[in-house]
Amino acid sequence: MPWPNDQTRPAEGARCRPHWGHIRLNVVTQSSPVATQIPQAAGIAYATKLRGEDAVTYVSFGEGGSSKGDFHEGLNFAAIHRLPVIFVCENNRYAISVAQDKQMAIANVADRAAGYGMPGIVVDGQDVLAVYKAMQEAVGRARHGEGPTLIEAKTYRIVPHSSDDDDRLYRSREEVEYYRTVNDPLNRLRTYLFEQGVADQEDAGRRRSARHGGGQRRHGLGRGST
Ligand SMILES: Cc1ncc(C[n+]2csc(CCOP(=O)(O)OP(=O)(O)O)c2C)c(N)n1
Ligand SMILES: [Mg+2]
Repeated sequence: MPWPNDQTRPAEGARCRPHWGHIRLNVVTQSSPVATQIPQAAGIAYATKLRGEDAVTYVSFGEGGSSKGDFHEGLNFAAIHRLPVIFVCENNRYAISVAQDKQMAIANVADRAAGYGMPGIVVDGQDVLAVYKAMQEAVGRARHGEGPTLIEAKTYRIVPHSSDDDDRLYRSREEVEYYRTVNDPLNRLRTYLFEQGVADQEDAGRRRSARHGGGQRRHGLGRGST
């Protein structure tokens, strides 16, 4: 289990890249079994509420994870106790090779929130500012004692799930290309900033060359197999 091995040294991705944690920043690493972080987050939020701390707990998971029992237990418990926790489902349309319509018979994971008694918000996960706004509202609800929120961010994974995954077997190249270019969140934000006059091509060029000349090591995007 990729858990920090002592009280002073955070894992910081040393064991399994996506499973990093940081003690000082209150980032608890997730475990490899899908969705187990959801009831753990509800438990953490319960602890902060009992201690009277001014804290909001954030947890994310995939749409595949939302079909597990852990999702039901975590959201049900959080709603009953009106816990300050935000559940973010990053719906990237696939659980490895399994498309959403083979995982559930509904269009939106957020529709399940009503069954627990909390708001369920669908947001365009490729729109950085829309996600920010949805999060800001959910944090406000949590801080005002109004309990948890389920946010479903509709997004996409532009690389295979892991180095073992041949994604050509279950999705078209056109679909991947669309999300890699036209509907990429960074491209969309860049276009928005240009349109609003907040940044211009010169700015963007300067930043790009600073980034490439900075000698920073780039990490691969693919995940390890879990
Ligand atoms: C309990 C459990 N079953 C199966 C796996 C293998 N596995 C790792 S990731 C994954 C798919 C998860 O899909 P989703 O929840 O949609 O998250 P995504 O990777 O798409 O963000 C599976 C089945 C696992 N890690 N844990
Ligand atoms: Mg998924």
